[in-house]
Amino acid sequence: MAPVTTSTYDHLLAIRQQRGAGFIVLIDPDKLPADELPRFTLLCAEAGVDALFVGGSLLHAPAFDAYLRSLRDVTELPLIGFPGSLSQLSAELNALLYLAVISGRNPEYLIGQHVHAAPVIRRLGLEPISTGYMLIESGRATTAQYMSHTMPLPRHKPDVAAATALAAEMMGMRLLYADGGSGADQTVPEDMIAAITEVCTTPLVVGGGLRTPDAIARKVQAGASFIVVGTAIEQRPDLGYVTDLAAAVHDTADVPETPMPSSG
Ligand code: 1GP
Repeated sequence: MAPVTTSTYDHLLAIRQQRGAGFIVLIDPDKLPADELPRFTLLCAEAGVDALFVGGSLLHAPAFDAYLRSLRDVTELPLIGFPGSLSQLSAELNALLYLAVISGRNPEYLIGQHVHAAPVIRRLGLEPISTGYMLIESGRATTAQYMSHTMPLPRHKPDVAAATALAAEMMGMRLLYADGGSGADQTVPEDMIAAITEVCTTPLVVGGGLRTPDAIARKVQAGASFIVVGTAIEQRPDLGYVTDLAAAVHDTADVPETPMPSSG
């Protein structure tokens, strides 16, 4: 029988349907050397990680394709690009977050880079997942804010975040991502997550500065469909710790009895 092929986006929706929420680990090639990938990905698989985001705001690491091939060789987890720049497009990815920085007003990150990327994405045969990306104020300025020349969304304005997310949903974006930025001092507030998920059916990804099972559980209870952790696991790649973080996602989430709505 021919293998059943589904898109990576459908795979993400299936994870949300079956587990209630998904746990995604962010790999920044600048911070995780290729020779550590076998041990790191084995740890992720054993801990119950659902998918990997790959990318970074800077990406000094040379040979992105070769890095991804090394990753592909050692894991069956979906590899989803989380690009900080046009240099992070590769046919080795399963899919790519096609990010519009909707919290900001920099046209380069709303449409400019996308025009450059679109023909390359088509040529590479990559699956783009249109994503309404919101940088949320999180204490000190993050690399993503600085590099994107955008102001983050004020953290005490859940209504502005909800209206921004709803606009993205109405434009047809298939994921929403509320991000405090890598290594954020403060995580995305729960009242903001709740305000977004009250008005949007599009799955919401939440990340930035998450370090404990309790913090993760609170984001899932507030309505996050996917949790992303990068820095904390880079600093502590320990099986027990990562298993606890994954369990906080999967054990907290309510598994829906009926198919979950999605604009996708
Ligand atoms: C950053 O949301 C991701 O864009 C993950 O953040 O590295 O702080 O976990 P951390």
